[in-house]
Parts: sequence; C-alpha cells; structure tokens
Amino acid sequence: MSRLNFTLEKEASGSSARAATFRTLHGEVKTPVFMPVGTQATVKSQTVETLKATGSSVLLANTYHLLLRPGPEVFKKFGGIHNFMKWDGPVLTDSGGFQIFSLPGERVMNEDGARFKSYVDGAMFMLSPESSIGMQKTIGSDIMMVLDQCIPSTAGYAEAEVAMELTHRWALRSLKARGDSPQALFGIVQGACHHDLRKKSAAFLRELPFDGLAIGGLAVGETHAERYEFTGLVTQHLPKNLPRYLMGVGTPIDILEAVHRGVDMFDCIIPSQLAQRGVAFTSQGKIQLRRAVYKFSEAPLDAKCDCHCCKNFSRAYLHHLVKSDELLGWQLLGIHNFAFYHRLMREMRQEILHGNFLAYYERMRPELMKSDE
Ligand code: PRF
Ligand code: ZN
Repeated sequence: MSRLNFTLEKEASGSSARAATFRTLHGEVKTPVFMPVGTQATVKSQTVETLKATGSSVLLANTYHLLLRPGPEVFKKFGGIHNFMKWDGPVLTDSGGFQIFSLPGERVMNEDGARFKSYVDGAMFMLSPESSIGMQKTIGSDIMMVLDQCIPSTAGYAEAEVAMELTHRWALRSLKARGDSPQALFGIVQGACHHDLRKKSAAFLRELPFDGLAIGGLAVGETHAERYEFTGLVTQHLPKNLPRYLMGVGTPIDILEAVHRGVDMFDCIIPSQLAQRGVAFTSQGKIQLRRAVYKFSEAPLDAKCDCHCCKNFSRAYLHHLVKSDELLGWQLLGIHNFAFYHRLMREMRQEILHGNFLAYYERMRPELMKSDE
C-alpha cells in the first residue's frame, strides 16, 4: 500500500487531466499542484509566510545543494528540514541526479554512483543511490526521489538506453535503501525522446512499490512538441492510482498542456527567476515591468489578482523597483507569480472536478501564450 494514500477524485472527459488528493507526513496535497523550488531550504526572496499567503502547499528542496552545505550534521542537529527552515507543510527532495549532470564541474560516473567536486569548497563528494536516500532521510523530506541519470533529451538511442538501464538498477537500490522509513519514494522514468525506451521505463517502474512516479529527462533540449508528445506517451503507460510528477516543468502553458496529458505535480524556478528579471504573468499575458510604458502607470500589476502585490502597488512602483534592482521588486513580483501559478492550478482542479476542463483548456491555451514583448 502506498505511503501517500492517493485518492483519484475525478478524471476529465476528452482529456487525460485528473484531480486527486494525497496525504504526506506533513499534511494533504491537492492536485494538480505546483511546488515552488527551495533549493537551499529557502524559496529565493520569499518567507514561509509569503509562500503560504500565495497558496503554496508543498515545497521542493535539493539534496545535492543541502549535502554540500550546510551538510547532514546540521539537519541531524535540527531534526530535519521542517524545523530548520520553519516550514511545516510537505517537502519533496530531488535526489541530486539532475544537478550532478547539469551543474558545471568535474564528475566521474560509474555503476556505484557519481563522484564530483563541491562548488562550495572543492572537496570531493560521492552520491550513490544509497547515500542520496540516506541524505534525504536526514533532511526528513516527505517525498524522496531516486537517484537517476538525467541526460540531454536529444541523446541517441544507445546512450539513452544505457542511462535508463542504470537508472532502473539505481531505482531498485533506492527502494532497498528506503527500507521501512515512513517517507514516500518516487521512481523516475527516463529514456530521452525514444518511444520504446520511455514505454519500457514506465513498464519497469510501475511494477515496483513506489508511492509515485516522475517523468525525468524532459525540458532538457527537446522541442515543445516533443515534450508534449513524450509527456502524453509516458502518462498513458503509468498506473492511474499513483501521483505523476513532471520534473522541472515549466511555464504556465507547459503546465496546462501537461495537466491535459495527465500530470499531477510540477516544480520549476520560472516564477521566481522571471520575477528577479522583472517579468510577471498576468491575466493579460506575460509582461516585462522594466519597459518604459509602465513608468507612470497607476494600474495594479493584474486587476484580476488579489495577491499582496496587486492589492497594494502600482505598475509604476514595481517598474521603479525593478529598474533600481531593489530586492523588494523581486519579492513582490515573486509573490504575484506564485499567486498566479497557484491560482492556475486551483482553477484547473476546479474545472476538472466540475467536468469542464476541456473547455477551460481550449480557452486558456491562447491566453497563456500572450506576452507584451
Ligand atoms: N531528474 C531529476 N531531477 C530533475 C530532472 C530529472 O530528469 C529534471 C529534468 N527536467 C529536472 N529535475 N532527478
Ligand atoms: Zn498579484
């Protein structure tokens, strides 16, 4: 039996979208859900209070970064990440599989795991399926991820097959390392952009006692059309009674497309990263606050949004903050962008529950592609 008590509440008609609920050690999650990225046990520019106010229910943190700094001893001392960062809701930890391959620096891979040099102090580290799970247990996350090998989605068949087979062997080792821990564990489907590898990976992982399954190795080099195609292909081969997580995706339109194809969970740095660059998602499309047209604008960022930023400040003030590179500009746009993402997720859930998702999908597609640039 799954450690998450996953309940599929409703499946859309004419679409693979689903609404579900699952229960973690730190509370319930309603899907579809977006998880803000808190790599360093903090979501950049936000406090736990601002996150809660925007509607965040579950955060993502990174084993790779937290292993290098502050390190396991600090998490042992504090009894886990919840007490350390004072977030009392669910936390999902990524395994480090993606960071080993995407961050610059030396690394040596073999059957056992990956050896790499710390970007903090140059010390050598080893991440294996067992040590990743060990660190995730120490972090005390609610949902752990298996260590996987994430390669560019444009990789050829032979390379993708070798990486997928290794990911499968690591998945078995990760399950063994999890043992009787009450923490949930997700497997990760790999296979780049090769149909039969993706099918094989999903078929292999679905037979194992995971509490959820993720789609990895997408949003790493393929076209949007390929991303949608492979997302849809994989979800068709995943069991209905487990949560499905598309790792590192995406923009609002990417998320709408993936929910339509049956994905339940998402994480991405975009809402925070674009906020840092002065970009906000609004009901009228994406806007760049640095543009001179906003210099005298008394209008709120988004008249249809009730977040702290939109209720209190003008576009002119936000324009001034981002032009001056003030931290508050990043924070306020971050608050708004998270509120926007969480509202989108909530709306999709409501439309699924009320049987209207397909019409919502058709209506929102052009809306989410608008931009002032
Ligand atoms: N594997 C892991 N984390 C990830 C990915 C992956 O493939 C991706 C790919 N988009 C993002 N984060 N472990
Ligand atoms: Zn707002």
